Amino acid sequence: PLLSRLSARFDLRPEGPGATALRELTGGLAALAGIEPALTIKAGAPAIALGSPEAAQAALAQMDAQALAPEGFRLRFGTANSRKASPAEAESSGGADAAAEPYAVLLGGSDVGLLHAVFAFLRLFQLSEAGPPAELDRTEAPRSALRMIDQWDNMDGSVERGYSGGSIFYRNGRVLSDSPRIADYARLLASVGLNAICVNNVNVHREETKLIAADRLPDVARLAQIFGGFGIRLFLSVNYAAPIELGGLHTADPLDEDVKAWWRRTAEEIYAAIPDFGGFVVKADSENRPGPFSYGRDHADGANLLADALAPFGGLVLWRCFVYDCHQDWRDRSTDRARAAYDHFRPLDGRFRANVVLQIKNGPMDFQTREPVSPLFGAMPRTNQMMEFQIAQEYTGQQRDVCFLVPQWKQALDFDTRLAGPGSTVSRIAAGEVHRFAYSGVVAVSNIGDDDNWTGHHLAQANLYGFGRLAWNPEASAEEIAAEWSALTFGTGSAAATFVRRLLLQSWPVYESYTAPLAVGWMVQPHYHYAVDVDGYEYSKWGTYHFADRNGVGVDRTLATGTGYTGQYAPENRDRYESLADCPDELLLFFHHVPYTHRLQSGKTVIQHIYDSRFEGAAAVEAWIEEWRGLENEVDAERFAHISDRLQGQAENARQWRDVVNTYFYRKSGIADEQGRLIYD
Ligand code: GCW
Repeated sequence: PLLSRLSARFDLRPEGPGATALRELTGGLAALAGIEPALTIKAGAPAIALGSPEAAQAALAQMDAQALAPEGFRLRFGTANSRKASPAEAESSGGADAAAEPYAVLLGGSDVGLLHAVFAFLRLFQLSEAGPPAELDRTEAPRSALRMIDQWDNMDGSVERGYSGGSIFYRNGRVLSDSPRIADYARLLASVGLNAICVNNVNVHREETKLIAADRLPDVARLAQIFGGFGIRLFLSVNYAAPIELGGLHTADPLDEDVKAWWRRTAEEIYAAIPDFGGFVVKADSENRPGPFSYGRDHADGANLLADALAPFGGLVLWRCFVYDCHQDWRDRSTDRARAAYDHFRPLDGRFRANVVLQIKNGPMDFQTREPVSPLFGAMPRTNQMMEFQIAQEYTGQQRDVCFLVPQWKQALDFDTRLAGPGSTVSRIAAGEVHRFAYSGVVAVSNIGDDDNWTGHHLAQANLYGFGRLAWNPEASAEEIAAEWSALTFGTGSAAATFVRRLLLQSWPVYESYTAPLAVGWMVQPHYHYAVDVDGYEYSKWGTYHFADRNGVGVDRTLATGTGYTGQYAPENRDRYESLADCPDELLLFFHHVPYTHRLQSGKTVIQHIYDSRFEGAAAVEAWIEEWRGLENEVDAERFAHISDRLQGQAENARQWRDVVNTYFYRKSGIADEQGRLIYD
């Protein structure tokens, strides 16, 4: 009875998020329960009521929509006596009122909030075998204002660091704006609470530079409309040299009047075509991309130029801080890439416009398997900041190996920077709760492509799902998110869900244990970043070294004897990382160069840890394969075979890593494995 009647109120625009909310709910009920409720629809403040209209009305009357955050919602399920019992009913029930009737009310802080309420409702429905609970009163609001996805898609149809096929957005220089895949993607993102997307690669090449040109804007506007219907704002990455490449000017100097006028005009054109356009993402003076440095200007000058052009329309500039010397000489021991973002940006605090947000990678290097949190995050109290994660597994198995990254992100979000006293966690900074940021949040590089299953590895979907859930609520645990995704994907209570949940939670530590040890990073094949190549980056220009020699390994980033990087943290963290005794084992080689015989807090020597964990990591993958084999009859044949296949590939990769890393360190150190296992010499 609950699901047989549905009345909805929202802003009735057919492409608006209210209409989407209703479509999602009716579609979801049809798919999950085979029910088509009788509908009543009218214009009004966003709410949906299921079940007895009178009972729902009574419940709604007690709920305060004003108290909700715009993207937030309240769900209330219960039962109510909606009318007096008829004499016959009263007789049969011994004089009581009519039987209580069930209702479910979904109230949104806006139409977008209503859409999130619908997804939350459907999730509850799908997660419980017995249907949604009879009684519930839950209010939710997203923690951070910006919850964003960056596509690294190019218009030729390729995806930089894409491991799931080609782009769903572009092919052969065209925007695929009618592709149903794009609308499906908007659904996926909205269903986990995301609200912004940048649809082209931060490396903006020739064709993509033209996305802001008048003749391309209708295509972009169509994309913005699709995403807007799901409460998601659209951004574009722009080329800092666009005034030259597109505008025919001789300079892109941020202080030049013609350059300013060009960006102002461009912003006007964009907003004429796309009134709710989000703004620009900018990679400038980074990995050979143009930027303000060419004109002797700094990043505040650079970002403010664009910010001023966008400000009249409420647009934002998301300015990336991935700025470092990518032409370093490995012989030069004084330059430390890890220091770069902080050294460049920290002195500029207070100089950025109110609509600039600095986009900072979670670690100071580059999405390695393990890194400390970037010391820049939280270190600029007067500058909006957002944290950038990478869902695409560039350095963490490329969606061939399983590596569930939610625990890694969670650890970063929980990190206490101490920058404004204890409790200055990354998640609170990202939420604008530590410094009074006008705009802040989290963003991640997407991992999807046009593969049938979206993410190459089926299990890599858990990372996209998990990022959205964590962006919405950073208090959620990795365990909850893994359990939720596994249940939604393989069926609540199924043996496959139970196993997949465990596998996901083990996968990051396992990946770490067969690849580069103790946070030293970068032992990957240059450029490709998947397979092992211990010295691949050792004599390169990229600032990515491990300094292994016959005595020891690791990068000395201490103040006492190293690059001084530890000094970029607040005193408590600085001291912990600086001290060889206190530095957490898992970050040891990031901060210290130590002899192979150095004893970790775990009690093992560094060399023995390297051997043990390489063997354990490779063995863990073999064990997963065994367990997965046992689930053959529990999972559909296609997914069973796909996952078996990927796990086999992972086992092979892990064996190669294990043997290469072990042999490398055995040859360097000459120290034998205490357990006498097979190490090739
Ligand atoms: O991780 C590195 C990647 C580049 C990428 C760059 C960045 C988009 O190897 O492919 O370029 O980071 O984040 O800008």
